[in-house]
Amino acid sequence: MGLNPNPASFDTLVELGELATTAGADVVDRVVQRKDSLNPGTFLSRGKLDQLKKRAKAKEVDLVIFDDQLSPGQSRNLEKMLEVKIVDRSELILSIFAARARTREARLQVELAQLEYLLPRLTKMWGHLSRQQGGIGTRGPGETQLEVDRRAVREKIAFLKKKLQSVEKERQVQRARRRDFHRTALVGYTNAGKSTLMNSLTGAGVLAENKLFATLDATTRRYRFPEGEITLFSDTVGFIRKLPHHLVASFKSTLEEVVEANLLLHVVDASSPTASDQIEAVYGVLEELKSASIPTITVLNKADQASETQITGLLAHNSGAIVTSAIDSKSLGELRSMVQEKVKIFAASKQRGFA
Ligand SMILES: Nc1nc2c(ncn2[C@@H]2O[C@H](COP(=O)(O)OP(=O)(O)OP(=O)(O)O)[C@@H](O)[C@H]2O)c(=O)[nH]1
Ligand SMILES: [Mg+2]
Repeated sequence: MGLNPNPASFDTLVELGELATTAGADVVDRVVQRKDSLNPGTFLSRGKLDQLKKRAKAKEVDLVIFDDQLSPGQSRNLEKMLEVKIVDRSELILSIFAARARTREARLQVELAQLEYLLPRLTKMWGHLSRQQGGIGTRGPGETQLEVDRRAVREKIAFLKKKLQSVEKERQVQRARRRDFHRTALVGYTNAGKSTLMNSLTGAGVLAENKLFATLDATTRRYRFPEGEITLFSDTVGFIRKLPHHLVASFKSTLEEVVEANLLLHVVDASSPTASDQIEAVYGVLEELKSASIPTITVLNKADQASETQITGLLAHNSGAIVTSAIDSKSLGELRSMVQEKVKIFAASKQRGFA
């Protein structure tokens, strides 16, 4: 379910469909609504609501996913009226992250983001929650069940933040050791080919898959150019349009690799019809991380499956971009020399005491 201010935005529903499939759902129908006919109480207009209800019944749908963020009240109302489970884009992304998280740190980060998302959405419906938390919240005098639940969630949030802080301390020790080196972080939209590029550049052997959000943890590898210069390459979690704010906030320590980098390789899937939108979305997250001013090389990747027109169009709007195909390490020569150039400049300025 999405908004459709212009026909081009239908692509956003294609991506939502991919996210839904990644999360294990079977997509059976798509519905769009004009942006100017929104109803603040139910998000959907009366007519669209009736139409959706009929179609959902006919196709025996048990889940409706909205591309836009719903307010807690809107999702409650929609759930009542449509009699199906309602999930919005943020919730969907959070559940994918939850299923993918492998390391202790990633799990803590996702759980924190999920609880932050849940907190304003707690209603009486969530009465079971305090029991789940097992003994964290005992009901004080005059407290309603809802207040008890909110308190339990807040306490769990505080507890997770503390745990994360101690994991972050370990990370800081590791990072301090890296401070003397030039650092290059691979950033970009999910599935752009960051991990594949990292593997081809360094032989790192990190997991690369044709899946959204295959990577949730930062991996760092030291790379020495034949002439002796060294940089540390870090592979990072992929970005996406409308990345839930809570996720960015709780993945802060993983994303430190980006914030502290001397150079960013912004990896773009040049074969995607929405490559330009993806580039914009990545800039948006970099702004949020206050990292937009870090020197950046735009890498137009998957050139092997992109058309000439796609590449020319992207080059016109991204001057200085390098064209690569991460699956073919022979195509990486120009990128390697460009990174090496940056490392040399860094080393020279360090010698002069500037960095
Ligand atoms: N044809 C082609 N496929 C590529 C290229 N680079 C990566 N791929 C494929 O694209 C898919 C995604 O690659 P990843 O390296 O996992 O992408 P990522 O950016 O790390 O993705 P996330 O970790 O999910 O954000 C994989 O199936 C890769 O084999 C390329 O240059 N050409
Ligand atoms: Mg990856």
